[in-house]
Amino acid sequence: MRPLGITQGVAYAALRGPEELARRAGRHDVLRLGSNESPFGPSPKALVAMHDAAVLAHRYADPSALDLRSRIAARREAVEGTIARARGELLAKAQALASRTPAHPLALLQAIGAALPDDAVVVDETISSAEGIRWLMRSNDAKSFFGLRGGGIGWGLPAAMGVKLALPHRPVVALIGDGSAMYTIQGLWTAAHQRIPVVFVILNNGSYRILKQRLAAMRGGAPNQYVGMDLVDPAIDFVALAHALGIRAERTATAAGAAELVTKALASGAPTLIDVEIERG
Ligand SMILES: Cc1ncc(C[n+]2csc(CCOP(=O)(O)OP(=O)(O)O)c2C)c(N)n1
Ligand SMILES: [Mg+2]
Repeated sequence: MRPLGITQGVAYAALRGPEELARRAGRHDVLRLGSNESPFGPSPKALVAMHDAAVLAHRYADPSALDLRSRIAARREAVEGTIARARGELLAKAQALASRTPAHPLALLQAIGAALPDDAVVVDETISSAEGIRWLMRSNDAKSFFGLRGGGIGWGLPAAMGVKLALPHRPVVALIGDGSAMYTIQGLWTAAHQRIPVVFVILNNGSYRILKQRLAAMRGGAPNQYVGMDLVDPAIDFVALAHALGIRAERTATAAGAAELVTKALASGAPTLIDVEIERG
């Protein structure tokens, strides 16, 4: 028996098992090779090789239809095209919102994403302001972006410090909703005490905006009032809070201002909070 390579046609038949392969190919000398590294996923666990794969070619009217490699390449090209178009539209939308005051969250993410160095790590707890974040932050490697998997808020502020301790040579920027930040704000003291130079950006819309959005969606329109969802009267003074807990802090209401402050804070090497007033929405 003369083992040859595996063709895509064989791969298709192999997915249905060696018997099907033998039947389709009209041959009985199918060799089954055990492997845990199947390119077809966990099942089947065997690679199947046969010694005259070419026999498959004339059984299909259009053998190129079985050419997985070129089909995957074509699909990849199409998907990349779609992504490039969508990314372009998102950037155009963000740029059109760039001069809003208070800052529009999309413009804010775009400005910060553009200002961050290549090796920056982003910790995302932006909640209702997350639109486009995966595309606006560079995210060049697996450790460049951390986000909430469950729904328990308050994770971002301490998680960012954990990330910084784990990746001490990379700049770490945490993007955190004002409501989420309040769950674990005391962590700022830890950042000061342990000198953990994370840059905490607070997306301050003075509310639990996502809860308002969900309530409105559930009711099929905005209700007359939102109970317990506004963080006002008094407004939370994040700059004063940060100072009280021993870290530097600044305030801005524009996307460009926030990007500048982030750059400055990263260069300072000190833990810093940047309170950004964003649209209430
Ligand atoms: C521990 C915990 N408590 C309460 C909630 C309910 N909850 C989900 S999002 C949210 C508000 C988030 O507010 P903020 O961080 O300001 O983001 P925004 O909605 O304004 O974008 C709350 C209270 C939760 N998910 N987890
Ligand atoms: Mg909020």
